Order: sequence, then C-alpha cells, then structure tokens
Amino acid sequence: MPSQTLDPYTASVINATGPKTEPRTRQLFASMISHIHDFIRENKVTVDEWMLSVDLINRIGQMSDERRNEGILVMDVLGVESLVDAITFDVEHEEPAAGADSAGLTKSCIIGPFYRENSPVYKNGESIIQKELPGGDTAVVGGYVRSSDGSPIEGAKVEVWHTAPNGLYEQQDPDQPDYNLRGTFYTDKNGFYEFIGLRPTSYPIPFDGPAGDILQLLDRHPYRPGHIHFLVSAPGHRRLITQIFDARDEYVENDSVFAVKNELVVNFEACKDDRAAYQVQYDVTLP
Ligand code: MBD
Ligand code: FE
Repeated sequence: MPSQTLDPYTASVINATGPKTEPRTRQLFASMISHIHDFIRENKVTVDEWMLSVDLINRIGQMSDERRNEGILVMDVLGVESLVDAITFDVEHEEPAAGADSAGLTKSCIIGPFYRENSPVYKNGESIIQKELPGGDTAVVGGYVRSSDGSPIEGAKVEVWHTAPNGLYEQQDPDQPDYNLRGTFYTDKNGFYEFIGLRPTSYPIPFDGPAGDILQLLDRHPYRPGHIHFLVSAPGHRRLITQIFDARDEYVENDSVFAVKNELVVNFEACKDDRAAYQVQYDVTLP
C-alpha cells in the first residue's frame, strides 16, 4: 500500500503502531484500517449506521457459545470463510505444469459454525444415528484415505457431522441426544473408513440472529444444500476440513454460504446391500 496515497488522518492512525508489533500483524492491521477508513469515506457512513453495525457485532458475541458460532455464520453469509479457504488451500489445486503430476489432493471446504470436538468413537461400519427422526433416508458413507503418493493411511482420524432431517444439528435441537449424527472413525490398514448416517437434506441456516438479519436485509434465502462435514487428520499429514454435497439437492448451485466446489459434489446411489437406503463412496487424499 503506497503511503503517499494514504489519507493523512488514516496514516496517523496506522503510524500509531508501536515497534514491538510483529510484521505480519502490523501489515494486516495497517491494511484493515486503511480499507475500513476508505469504506467509511466512500460511503459517507453515518453515526446511526455505525451504531447499527456495533449493535450487530455485540449481538454476534451475545449469541455465541461453544455450541453455536454466530461469528462464523455471519462471515459465511458474507462469503468470507469460503474466500479464506480458497486463498489458503485452492492454490495447491491449480493446473500442474505440463508433465508434472497433479497432487490430486482432496478439496477443502469451510468448517462452519457447528463443529464439536470429541464426538463418540465408533467402529468402521457403525451408525452415528442415535435416534430415528421422521423423514430421513439412511446412507452408508465410506472410502479410502490416502497420502498424495497413493499409499493408504492407516489410523487416520475421520470426524463426521451432519444435520437431522428437521435441518438441525444436535446441539440446536433439544429432541436429539448429545452428539447425535456425529462420530469419529479410524481407518483400517487399507486406509478404509465407513459409517452409516443419513442422506443429508437441504436446510436453512439459523436466521434468528445477526446472520439472519443480514440475509433479510439483502433479500436472500437461508438454504444450504444437504452436506456432510468431514475433518480428517493423521500424523505426518496436514488435516483436511471438507464437506460433501448431494448432487441432486436443489440448492447445490445456490448455497447461502458459497461453499460448494464441483469436486465435492457426490451422487448418493441406491445401496447395494440392506444396510441403508443409499450409499456413497468418498475417498480422501491428504497432503
Ligand atoms: C452450516 O451447517 C454450515 O455447514 C455452514 C458452513 C454454515 C452454516 C451452517
Ligand atoms: Fe453444516
């Protein structure tokens, strides 16, 4: 950011930064202050508008606890979490130079506001459905976790979570048992994991807070395509946070949080055995 183009007042705010500040912190705050000041000047933001923004920020904090991260939700409807994810990880997936191998890494996706640590550990093939709720179709979901050279990763930790057919994660819903539709699985010696859950349904993100207020102000719908979250980690590999999306979901091209990537869209097919209604194979390659 060339300093001669900076407004003198903005420059004085940035230059108040002391010498002990880390270079990266200094750079990020200088840039952020400059963008916010420009935004305010360009739009002639009024005191009333600024107070509404502060109120919104305060309500984000008041609504958030370890079970609901409203800060993430607001960033999601503004497209920020998906942008940070793309900036951080998608560069690895750019076309390889001619002759070079593609790393073939699995695409990442945003974590969203509803992850919980320490979900119950199940054996491969077990069900994460603790309580049947009306309207759900069961699905066997499984696949192989590999490193980028193609070798199977044994003992990779695969955490999964998704909503119930009523569109609620268990922590939003007093009618669901603790940790319903969440589970932790470990891959076997072939790198294989497998669980039984539900074919996910499209659902509205919670709109009873600041994120919902923003959607309403912007005349937008709150729906996300049905999805299953994955967090895959293994010693010696970078952890992968991702989601898979149901190809036949009506919102797959119209996600309220802009998270869908083509590579993450899967087909739920009729299950070949009697364990579930649907099945899907989802293999993962870790960097
Ligand atoms: C969700 O369930 C979700 O996964 C994201 C990313 C945002 C809002 C709700
Ligand atoms: Fe989700």
